[in-house]
Amino acid sequence: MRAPRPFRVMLDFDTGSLTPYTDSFERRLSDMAVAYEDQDAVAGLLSAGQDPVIYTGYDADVPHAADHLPFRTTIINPGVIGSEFFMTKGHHHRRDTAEIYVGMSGSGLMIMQTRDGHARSAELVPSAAVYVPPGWAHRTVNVADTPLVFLAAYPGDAGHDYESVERLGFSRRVHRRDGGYELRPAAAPDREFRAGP
Ligand code: PAN
Ligand code: ZN
Repeated sequence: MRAPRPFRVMLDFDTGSLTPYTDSFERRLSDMAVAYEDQDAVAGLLSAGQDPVIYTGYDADVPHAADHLPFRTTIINPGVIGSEFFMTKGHHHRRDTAEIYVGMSGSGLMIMQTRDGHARSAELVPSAAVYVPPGWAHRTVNVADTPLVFLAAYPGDAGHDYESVERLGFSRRVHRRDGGYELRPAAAPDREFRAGP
């Protein structure tokens, strides 16, 4: 690996672009269909050939290795599936490590929970910094009708565990209600789509 040198990137707080970036990512509804509560709405959209981009992002050129601090922007588009707002897949870090989020534009909500059932939420807005302690799974939700843009930095050896969140879900869901949002307890864990009968 080349010896890393100090560098800087430019951030566009409105669009979330990070220049220069090394990788970008895009998640469509079909990449995270199981995450949404209203599976009839998911099936309706996908069978009609609609597969909206839920979020995109850009990664700075930082090694995913111990001692480094990778950082990335995420842009969650505005929208709902049924009445549930567009959101990230969410994950645990494989190694229980912390993360810092900084709001850049738009308005969102972070849903966080531990493996033993504690849950918290925090509004993510421009100038807010949200600290995710070690051991807390995290998902970000866009609760406005404009893109939600934020920066996140995490230890390079954190690793991302999406599978346990796909299997067990988050205990709270964020729905559109009266021009704002409502935090609801999840009816049941997300369906066990990997499990047999
Ligand atoms: C964030 C997330 C990013 C996309 O940078 O990776 O917002 O969300 P998902 O990874 O859940 O798809 C972060 O928490 N990194 O650790
Ligand atoms: Zn994370």
